[in-house]
Amino acid sequence: MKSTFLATSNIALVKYWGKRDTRFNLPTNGSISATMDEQLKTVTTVEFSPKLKADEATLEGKPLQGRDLQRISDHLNIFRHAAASAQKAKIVSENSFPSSAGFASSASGYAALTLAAAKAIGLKTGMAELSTMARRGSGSACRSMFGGFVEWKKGTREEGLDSLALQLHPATHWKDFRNVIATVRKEPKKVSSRKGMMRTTQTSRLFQKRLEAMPYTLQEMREALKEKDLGRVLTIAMRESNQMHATMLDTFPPLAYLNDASLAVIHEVHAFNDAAGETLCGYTFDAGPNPHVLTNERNSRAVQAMLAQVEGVESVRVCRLGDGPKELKKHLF
Ligand code: 2P0
Repeated sequence: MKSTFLATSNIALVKYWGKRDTRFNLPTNGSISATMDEQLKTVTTVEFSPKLKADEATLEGKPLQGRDLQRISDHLNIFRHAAASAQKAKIVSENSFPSSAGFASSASGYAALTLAAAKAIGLKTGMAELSTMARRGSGSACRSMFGGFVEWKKGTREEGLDSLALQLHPATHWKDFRNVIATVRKEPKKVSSRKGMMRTTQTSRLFQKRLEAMPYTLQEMREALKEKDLGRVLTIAMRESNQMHATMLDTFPPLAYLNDASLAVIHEVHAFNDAAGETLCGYTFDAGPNPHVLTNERNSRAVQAMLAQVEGVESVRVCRLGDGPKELKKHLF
């Protein structure tokens, strides 16, 4: 049976950076994110068949090979194991955004693949458990299994069954929440998140301090989101992003994911808030230079205009919160 799912990307407000176990992809700390709307989506169709001799995967019209294909096959093994099946699968996947970041780092990619694979092989697994399966493909993918605001619980069990995602609030909780995303000039590929976070956990002393404070950061963010306290959410998110990037610089050899355009945006955001006399927008950065500037609907145009004039910014888009993954009737093959 063919199954097709759409899933969307998410932006972490409290970041995942560090693994305590690489086999099951278990994090050193919990994280909280906002799921984005369908401007940032992946659609994936999966079909298992006794006729196939090997897994076949096509991303953006290009057949995957070697390590890229192996990572998809490894992920499908989780579902084959759960369903006691040896059938190989055909996978076709399309992104609405440039896939130069690769399937490997795509939260929406592994969320859509997990849902389509589970349905195609006939598993009747609940969403919480499915999020543990998505996590094994890519950590941040477990948070894309739900819409709105989502928490990925770190969990304490060795095999990670309690390291799962749960929805804190649906998208309807905060309808005028916005993420203004700027794309900055591309640069040579940096160290992957996977390699970078291992290096941080092994070498950064600041990282240990970050982990000690993390339970308080998570609790503050939960409270601020519940109260829809924009200024507080933005302040925690900016400080949290800065702290993660500080531990990256404290890594040895250091990891520097921000560039001149990113630093200019940080400066402009603080100038914008200083001029307003309150915190109306706030930046957050992943393992790359593109700024995500969080704000509300009322201020999104001004934020968009502010970002568009920063040197090095190539395009700007305004995203809303997304409702989470959905099943599609139209298959990609
Ligand atoms: C996050 N990032 O919380 C953080 C912030 C990047 C910086 O999750 O190794 O692709 O597949 O579990 O999920 C990027 O890492 O890493 C990420 P893997 P992933 O969104």
